[in-house]
Amino acid sequence: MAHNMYTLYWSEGTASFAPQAVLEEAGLPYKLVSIDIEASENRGADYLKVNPTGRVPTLITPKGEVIYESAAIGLYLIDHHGLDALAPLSNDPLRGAFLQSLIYLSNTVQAFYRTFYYPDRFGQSLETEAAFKATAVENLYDAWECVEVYLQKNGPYHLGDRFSFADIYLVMLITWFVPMDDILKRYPAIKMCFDLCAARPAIEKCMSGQTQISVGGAIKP
Ligand SMILES: N[C@@H](CCC(=O)N[C@@H](CS)C(=O)NCC(=O)O)C(=O)O
Repeated sequence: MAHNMYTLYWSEGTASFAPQAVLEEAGLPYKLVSIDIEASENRGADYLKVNPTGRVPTLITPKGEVIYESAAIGLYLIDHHGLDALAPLSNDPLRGAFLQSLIYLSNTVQAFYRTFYYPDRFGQSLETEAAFKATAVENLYDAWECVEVYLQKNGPYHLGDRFSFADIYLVMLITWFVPMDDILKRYPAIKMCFDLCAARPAIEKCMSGQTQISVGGAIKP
């Protein structure tokens, strides 16, 4: 592995999208290691040694540090490389608004998706699982409604005219909605933010899978 290269444990359509988009936007050298969640590779002993939560993504820095949680990885990269094109840095007056939007997306909106995608981890019977899933959908609509109201007031991006990692996070979470178009049809300000971001070459590249240079299977931090 090249000494200046990041390694991102990645899986298509998952939370690895956000850190990958930061790496792409910043032009940082990285390689992807594909983790097959369908085949439970994320629960295998090798991956658990790297990330004991058994979730994707995980970043290994060129110095060998291990960082997981997609929002944390993005913030780490932004801070470490001073990427002020992707976020207001610590002394910027917009820092608070940026953190608020990012944490709302990662802590509230994203959490409802986990209930939606993994209802078996919440309910103990098929009926309660279905109820958890249905409630997750309602919660997702409510949460996206809050984002819509915020963007109508402050948009087109979370920070007005300034694109940031919070918008990358929005794109990722929108793509997880089933059906995605439903959110885009319902919420015009979210659609505007999504469309502006999706037109960025780095994001388009991550969405279209053009970066799939994955090294499958071999988990070597
Ligand atoms: N909060 C975590 C969530 C990561 C997450 O939920 N990853 C999913 C894929 S999107 C995963 O690894 N699922 C497999 C599992 O939980 O077993 C993050 O943002 O990194």
